[in-house]
Amino acid sequence: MQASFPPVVISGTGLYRPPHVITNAELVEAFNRYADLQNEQHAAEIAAGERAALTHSSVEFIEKASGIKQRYVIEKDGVLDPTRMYPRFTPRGDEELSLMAEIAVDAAKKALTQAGKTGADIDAVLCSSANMQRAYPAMAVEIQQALGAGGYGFDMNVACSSATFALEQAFNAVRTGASKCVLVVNPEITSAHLEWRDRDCHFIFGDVCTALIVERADTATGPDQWEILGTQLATQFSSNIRNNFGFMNRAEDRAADARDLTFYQEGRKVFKEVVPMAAAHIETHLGKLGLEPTQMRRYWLHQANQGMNQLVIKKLVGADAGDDVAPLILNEYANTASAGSIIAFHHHRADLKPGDAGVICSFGAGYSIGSVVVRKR
Ligand code: CO8
Repeated sequence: MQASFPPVVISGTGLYRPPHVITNAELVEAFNRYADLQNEQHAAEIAAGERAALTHSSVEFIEKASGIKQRYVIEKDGVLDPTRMYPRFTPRGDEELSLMAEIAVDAAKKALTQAGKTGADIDAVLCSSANMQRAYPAMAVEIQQALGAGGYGFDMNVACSSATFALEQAFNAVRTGASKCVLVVNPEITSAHLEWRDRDCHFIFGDVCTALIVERADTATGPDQWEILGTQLATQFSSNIRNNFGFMNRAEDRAADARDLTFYQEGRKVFKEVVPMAAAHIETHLGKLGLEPTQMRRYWLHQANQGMNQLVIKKLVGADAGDDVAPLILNEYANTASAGSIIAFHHHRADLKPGDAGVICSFGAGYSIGSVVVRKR
């Protein structure tokens, strides 16, 4: 006999948006200055055919290939300094709140306010993002303490699918009665692990943090509640999106700036392979719930590439993705790893009516795909 569970809702979302914007024009100008400096510095090797000259980036390419127009970052000057090309963060003492926890607490407080809850109502914190500031203690435990939450916290990483994978853990914890009210936070400081010196990917990412409150419908008092109808997660190994940074690097005598210790990918392969996987994943998931893709009022999709999202929607509903069906936020935020689909959900749900349903879906490194079907109460 199948167990019956009480309804579980997302009762609040919160967003931390960093203070600095980098436009494509600023980004390309800095990259091109970096490329020129490198080419000057290595002119003899380039002339001898021992080294390839770096080629300029272009705003037109970035906008056409991805749809990204700008990104938010926590620190801008270091990224745009052609002699540096990565952000400059001041180290903090062990007694100070870490940067990841700081932005997570900001987003979490906004989500709590929306849900009409306080930190003390939370009994589980899942800090879930594509990279972690440190190995331990878990950022989730630091966030738990900063919010005055009880229960437990742990960190988890499934790259761009971290938020949806955490939502399934939260959903299960609440519906089985293990937890009463779960905070999922996704602090994505992508600027620290993006390779700003590689024109193939320097435009892709931005910083942000999202937060979600998950609780039983009978404890929810907030004005905007979204019942979770079901979740479905899938992974399939691929090295097409990779970052080899890790605790073994020192023992391997690796140079700290080796290219594979920041984000790298085979973007075109990812595009081709993930689009059909994501569309089939959503269709199967909806089928299990007795729903059709065309019955979904909205798709809050992972925000990596405009063309990718249009193709996923075309496969699902047989039409080009208008902003109303699948809103885009990547033009403003760029790819924010696991936070992208949650930002779309945060900004683009107020117009839906009770009974309207939609799908939050992420896809990315792993490969990993996570879908969460929700209905407005
Ligand atoms: N300016 C001008 N020209 C360029 C540039 C540039 N900046 N970059 C590349 N080119 C050139 C290339 O060299 C190539 O030239 P040629 O044809 O002569 O070889 C040409 O433009 C075409 O290049 P591509 O084939 O690479 O271009 P695409 O049309 O495939 O577009 C994209 C590249 C935009 C990257 C596209 O492939 C894409 O979006 N793919 C999907 C990628 C994706 O979804 N990745 C998911 C990553 S997110 C994730 O899983 C989380 C990871 C963890 C977060 C990490 C945070 C740092």
